[in-house]
Amino acid sequence: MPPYRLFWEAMSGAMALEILLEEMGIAYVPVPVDMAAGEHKSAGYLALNPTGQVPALALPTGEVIGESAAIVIALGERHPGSPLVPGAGSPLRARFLRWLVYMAASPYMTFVQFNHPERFIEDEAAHPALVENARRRLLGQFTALDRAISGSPFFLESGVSALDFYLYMLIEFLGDNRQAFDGRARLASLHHAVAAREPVARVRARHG
Ligand SMILES: N[C@@H](CCC(=O)N[C@@H](CS)C(=O)NCC(=O)O)C(=O)O
Repeated sequence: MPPYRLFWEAMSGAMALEILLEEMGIAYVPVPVDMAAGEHKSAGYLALNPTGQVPALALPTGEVIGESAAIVIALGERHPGSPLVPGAGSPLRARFLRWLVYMAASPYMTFVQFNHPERFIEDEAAHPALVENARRRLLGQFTALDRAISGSPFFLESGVSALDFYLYMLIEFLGDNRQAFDGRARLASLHHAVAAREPVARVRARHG
């Protein structure tokens, strides 16, 4: 069976998946996609992933799937029994899915506005206001996540899971821990505990 191939860009949503693959002990090959050069919109990449987005994961079967949350769920189903992705029979499953989808649908997408205001409005004069609005919304989304943390130091009371890796990544996207942690003590201790894990430090170093 060929290993998984993870279509990858530094400081993209690939980070959480890379951490998950490493923590689950699953063999994979990172495939860098040069987004600055527009490789994600090339005919070759679009044939693999019609949305032209990174991350994407090629399964050992050759099928390519996109969407970071879907990839986490698919990995859990293909490698059942890992506590990192609570399975269908777990009492934590519904909560796990709810917050995983929230992270991918809300803060991850707010980061697009934060980092790329030009995708939302062409008028450059409006960009600073759009970025500031995204920053405020991100902090509100981090507050919601801080309130939702039910474990200590990890998101779920059962211990470390893919939610922790995803949330760690979002905090790294913001880059300014002081802003993220101010008034959000649970978020700070979760980040601290995830950052201390050896596979996480190894993956984080690759993202520069
Ligand atoms: N909903 C997608 C979002 C992925 C996404 O926005 N990726 C960014 C890179 S971090 C991207 O590919 N942007 C280029 C584009 O959307 O055209 C997911 O969760 O995987």
